[in-house]
Amino acid sequence: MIWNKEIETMSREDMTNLQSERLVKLVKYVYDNVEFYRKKMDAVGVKPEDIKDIKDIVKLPFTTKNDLRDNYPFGLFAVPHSDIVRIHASSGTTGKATVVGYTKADIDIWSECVARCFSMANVDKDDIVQIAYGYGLFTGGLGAHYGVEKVGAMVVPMSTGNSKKLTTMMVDFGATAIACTPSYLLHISEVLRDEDLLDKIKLKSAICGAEPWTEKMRHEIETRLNIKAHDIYGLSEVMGPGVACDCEYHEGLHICEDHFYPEIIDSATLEPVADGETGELVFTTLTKQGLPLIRYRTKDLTSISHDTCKCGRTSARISRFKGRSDDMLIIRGVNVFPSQVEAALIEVEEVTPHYMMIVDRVNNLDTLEIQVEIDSKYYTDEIKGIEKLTKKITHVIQQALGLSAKIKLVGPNTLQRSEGKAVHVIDNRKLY
Ligand code: DLL
Repeated sequence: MIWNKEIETMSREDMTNLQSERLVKLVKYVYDNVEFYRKKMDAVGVKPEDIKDIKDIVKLPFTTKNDLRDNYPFGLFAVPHSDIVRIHASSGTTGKATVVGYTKADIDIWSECVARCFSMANVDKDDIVQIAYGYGLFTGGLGAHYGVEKVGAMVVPMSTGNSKKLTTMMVDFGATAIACTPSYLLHISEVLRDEDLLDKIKLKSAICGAEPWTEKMRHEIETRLNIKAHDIYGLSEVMGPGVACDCEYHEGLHICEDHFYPEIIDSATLEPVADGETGELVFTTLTKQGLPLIRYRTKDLTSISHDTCKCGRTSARISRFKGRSDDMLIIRGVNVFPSQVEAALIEVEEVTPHYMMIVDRVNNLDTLEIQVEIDSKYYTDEIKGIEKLTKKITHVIQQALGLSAKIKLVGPNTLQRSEGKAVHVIDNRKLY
């Protein structure tokens, strides 16, 4: 079902006009309300009057996660705190989180976008939807929740962390759809199998995202559970889940491009690349009030198509993600930057900055081991007080990443040194 036919099947010309109109307003809005943008535009000599239509967007400077970090926590908000009704946060590149804020109108638009996405997965008011993304500062749980309520379906706000309860309720409530990360759903399918519940479920669709996954994983999920699985994309800075989703044809994810204007650029030259070519996805939020973003570099690598889809939607589509242009990892749905580990280890006197993160997937759940080199001052023939120190570092890492990791302490000069850029990650999962 197409949730918003007028917008989702709008002609390219009308969409471009709408985007132009919104961009012109947005640029004036941020220039007047956010010092950061005013300074940035002044620095390159661009005034709001210079932006006359969407093609002029290339005149505007990019925004990055570091800009959000430098203006932590609320520096890029365009409205006073009294107009913000919700805050979410995601991992920053080092110690501090990236904080995002929404006005009431932002939340309404977010729900509208999520409703479009769930409709692509054929969810309607008769459905019972288990939401097993984390609730809280992460955008997944509440973001999906409000959108599903907008659709009018029955929401079961499971959050994450209790698979047995989830599978029991799936059967007892007759859940027809589930929203969670794809790796978690594979895990759930195993729990259902082990509990002998597979033939008792009424599930027909899944809306999976928040982490990279492959077509192979989609087929695996669909076959094991006899359902249709859809790919939903989004990021906190831009909004949360619901920026794009794939329809029943799975030929790319339809972007809600009346709200999020996409560009694909070459990460090195920052120049636009042609449709079909891989590059970095950049978004401008055309309607957001709380935290409007101009040309935000997502660091996600994909390609774009503007052809009309077989489903009838005319919205631009991005292909399944092909990687990232930075070193961010997503482990059990949590965004992790190696620089966060580094920043945390600096606080521990007994260790050096030499560490290696080893990421794997065991029984469809991600595992993280961090090998850390001990400082020679604290090492003779053995690591003294190894148990206590391991415990201390485990705690420090858990606090820094919001994720538990197995810590393995190793002697001085054990980890391989690299002649070029230091290598801190071995990722054994095949995600792209
Ligand atoms: O992960 C929002 C979300 C929640 C999306 C639930 C979908 C479902 P962040 O925590 O800010 O927000 O992480 C955003 O996750 O830049 C991508 O690298 C990655 N990501 C999100 N969805 C997908 C997907 C949420 N479908 C970062 N495929 C993004 C691949 C994805 N990567």
